[in-house]
Amino acid sequence: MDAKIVATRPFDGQRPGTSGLRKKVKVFRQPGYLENFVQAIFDTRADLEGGMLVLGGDGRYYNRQAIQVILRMAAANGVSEVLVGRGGILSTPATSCIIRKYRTQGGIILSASHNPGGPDEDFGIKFNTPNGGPAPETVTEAIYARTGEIDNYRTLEAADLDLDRLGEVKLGDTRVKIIDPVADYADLMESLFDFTAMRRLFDSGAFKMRFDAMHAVTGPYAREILENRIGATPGTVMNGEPLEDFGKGHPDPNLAHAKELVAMTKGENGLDFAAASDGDGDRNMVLGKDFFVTPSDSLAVLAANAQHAPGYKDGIAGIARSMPTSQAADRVAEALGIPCFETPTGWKFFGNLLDAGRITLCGEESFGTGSDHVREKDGLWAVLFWLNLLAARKQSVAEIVKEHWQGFGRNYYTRHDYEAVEPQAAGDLMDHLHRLLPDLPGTKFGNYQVEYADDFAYTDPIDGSRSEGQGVRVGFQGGSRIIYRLSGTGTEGATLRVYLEFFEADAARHDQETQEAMRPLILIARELAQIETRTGRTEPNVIT
Ligand code: VG1
Ligand code: CO
Repeated sequence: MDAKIVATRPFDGQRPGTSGLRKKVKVFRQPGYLENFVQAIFDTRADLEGGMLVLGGDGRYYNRQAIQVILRMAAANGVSEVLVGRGGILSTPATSCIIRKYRTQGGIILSASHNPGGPDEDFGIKFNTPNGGPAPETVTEAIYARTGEIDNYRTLEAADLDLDRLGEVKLGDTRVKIIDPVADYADLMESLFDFTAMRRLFDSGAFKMRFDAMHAVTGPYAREILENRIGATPGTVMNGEPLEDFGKGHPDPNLAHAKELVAMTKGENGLDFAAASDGDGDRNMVLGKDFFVTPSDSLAVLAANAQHAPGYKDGIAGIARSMPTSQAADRVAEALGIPCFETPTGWKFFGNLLDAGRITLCGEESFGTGSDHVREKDGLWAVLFWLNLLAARKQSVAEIVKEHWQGFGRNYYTRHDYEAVEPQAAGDLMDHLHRLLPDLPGTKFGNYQVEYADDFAYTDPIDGSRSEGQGVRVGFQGGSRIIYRLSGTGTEGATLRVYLEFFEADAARHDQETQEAMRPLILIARELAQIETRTGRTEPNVIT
């Protein structure tokens, strides 16, 4: 088996976004495209030579081919051992768990998360550092810089390996171990949560639950944990077979894309608990009977109830939330007397705080919740945390959340996305907002008076690194906010995200329909940014 050096050329725009490099499969299939990015990882991460690497993906189209390419390149670049999930499967949180448990020099995850999969859809690749978390900006920038100067990559002449058989094989001098993708992760979950109490919930026979894996990566994980280890009725996990095109679905657990599941929670015979996860298993949606828990509320409720789960029985050190996430968690932190950090969008910004022990829980409005057990957001973890809570408090999802609102007030929350907007128009809209910012404070829009308006910037409290241009924030008196950001994960045109938050302390007003309660703020947001005139859109195409 000979190592060979293949001449290549740089490709434009291999800059990783919010969560790695995401492009159409067709882009990734250009000769040398994937190879360039992978070689740039090896060139900038010197300790991978002679070190260990974890490798897997969400099972989408092109996952298996990409794994073979990366394995040959890892061998040619002198990696001593690669741990690969059987069938090429590893969820994002499981990868994080395995990197940490076996102290590897990092991991490569192949996923475009919640974006659709298939020959005409999306693919993605991200590098995680030895702490198990997404590469911070310094690392992704170094990788990106390298992709711009690269002129060759290293690979081996070797046949494809069998990814479906557990065990160890040699590829050149490299040991390739095909590992069970689920076991280590399931053990970790069992160490954090009270599986016995959850089993009792299911044994009672009265508790009805479904977990929708959306034909993405979490199927095998959810079956092992919920059905095999906890004892939920077989069939609790639906759409549990990972498929290359996710069954032509959109593996994004939200009210728009998990309609079938949402419908199952409605009415007399509705499920007591329903949950879903995304393509790579790091997102979660939590539903009760006739009840949707916003991800922002979920973070706040879990923080306020953490002591019910064995893994957090001694309390939590602090909380962090991404800037657009509602301020519900801030109120909990205040009540607990612990710090609450506001970070830019993207899980990589939680890494230093978690590593330093400053926070235990963190979350994003985009259906991401997690803790210091790994360094990624973790869909099934959040679902198990909720199950633990239901078992411990012996109340319904709605009862728990409504009680929470009574104690802390309700942060009504919604996100309006305008997808595939013409990039120039989206950029101009943001420029327009930036120009408005200095004059906004003090301005009144109906009952809403602007308290502050800025372009969010963040200085990491641990390493002092600075991130600017992280979204426009308009804060109103009384705690309401409007936030505007352009997505960093889309692959078609630009996506404008408008995040809206409205605080209501009065418990008598906690039962309003969200879009209705937020209507005045929604209209202010549209007018301020001139969304219709600048994008031609009268309504968002996704509301979550
Ligand atoms: C989106 C979300 C962000 C999340 C990111 C990755 O990014 O808003 O909160 O961290 O996706 O999630 P953006 O830049 O499109 O708004 V995942 O599940 O793709 O790893
Ligand atoms: Co994801």
